[in-house]
Amino acid sequence: MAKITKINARKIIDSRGNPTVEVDIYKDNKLIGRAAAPSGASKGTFEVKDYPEGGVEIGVKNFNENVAKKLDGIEVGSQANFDSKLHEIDGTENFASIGGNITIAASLAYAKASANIEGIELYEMILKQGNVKARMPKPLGNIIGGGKHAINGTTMQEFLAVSSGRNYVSSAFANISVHKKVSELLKLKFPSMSLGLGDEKAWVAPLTDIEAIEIMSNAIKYCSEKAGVEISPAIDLAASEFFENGKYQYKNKALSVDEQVEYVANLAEKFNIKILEDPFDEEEFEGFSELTKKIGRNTLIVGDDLFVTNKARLLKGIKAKAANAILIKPNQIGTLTDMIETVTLANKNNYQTVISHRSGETEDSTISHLAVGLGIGYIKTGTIGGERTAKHNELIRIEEKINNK
Ligand code: 2PG
Ligand code: MG
Repeated sequence: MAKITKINARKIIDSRGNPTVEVDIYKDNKLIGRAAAPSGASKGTFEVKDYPEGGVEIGVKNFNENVAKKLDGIEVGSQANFDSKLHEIDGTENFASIGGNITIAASLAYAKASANIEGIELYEMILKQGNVKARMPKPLGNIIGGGKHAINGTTMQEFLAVSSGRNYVSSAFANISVHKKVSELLKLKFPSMSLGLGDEKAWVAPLTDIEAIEIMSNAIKYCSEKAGVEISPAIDLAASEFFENGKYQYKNKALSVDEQVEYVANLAEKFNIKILEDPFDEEEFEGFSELTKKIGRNTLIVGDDLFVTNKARLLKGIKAKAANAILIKPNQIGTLTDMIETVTLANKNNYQTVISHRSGETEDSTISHLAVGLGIGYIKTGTIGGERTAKHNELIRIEEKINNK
């Protein structure tokens, strides 16, 4: 088997222009695996720590000077072994000393190196290991946005479209058609105003949440009928970001948890919302349970900041019947092995899975491979923008390869 002869981290640029990290793995001076970590803006409190004290530069220096030599010589092909070594070297509960963004880049670079040495693609290696049949996820694309991803946008963070076309490529283009239609509707509504895009390339405009849902729903209805594709609306409220003093603070009102349950349930019913992410604060398991009881039969209630891809937090949610789906973000938990354990726990308990980009992204498309390899139901990765289309285009290539087999 092949051994790592060199592993090193470097600082690179993310889509917001902020520093992030990528890790390279070599065998005999040949690059065999590379992966980059993204970065969030609306991060959950319970995520692993992304960098050690001092940030990206200190993290990269520490990795290259102290950590890398402990990983040199490790054989590729044993993910659990490599990831437990990362935990052992780090020695904390939350990757506070190496930094979870650096461990995830290393962990994913290692997975790619393993596939590379086997002469197959990453998704194929994961499928083989899990003995699972390939299945394409459905794309969940951001159309209108605000919250922490924009200046003066909506209160709720993301208004998205999810398409169920006859294949991945047609679904991705169906989401794009909604994004384009919304720009036309916004031009009609604000004829003399300049409009812009937020961090995830969703439209940003001076809209209330309700106006945003209405515009998006109209665009979805139009595009869905025109293309004959089922397209549904979804919302990521990222509600931890506007939960203050025990209430959900909207521009014109403040709602208690019970009122928020009512408000969100009514919205879901009125607009036929298929997926609702983080409708409550990250500590509010009870609110999640209430809403799941109320509308969980027809709507996916997704925990992002609630679960932070963490097995223990998901288990707590399962016991409380809080949510019926989980957002999976590899860098929230720091290694591929930890991430896969969380996906497995979700599958066993009939929680749906949605793999996700972060608002600050790179052109790395590893999550596309993880989606197919692990049979994940949905992939949330924006609609347009190079760092988002990198994931879509990789899925289009994977789909073609699967179809040709
Ligand atoms: C989210 C993500 C991605 P961020 O809340 O789901 O859309 O945002 O990466 O800023 O945490
Ligand atoms: Mg979210």
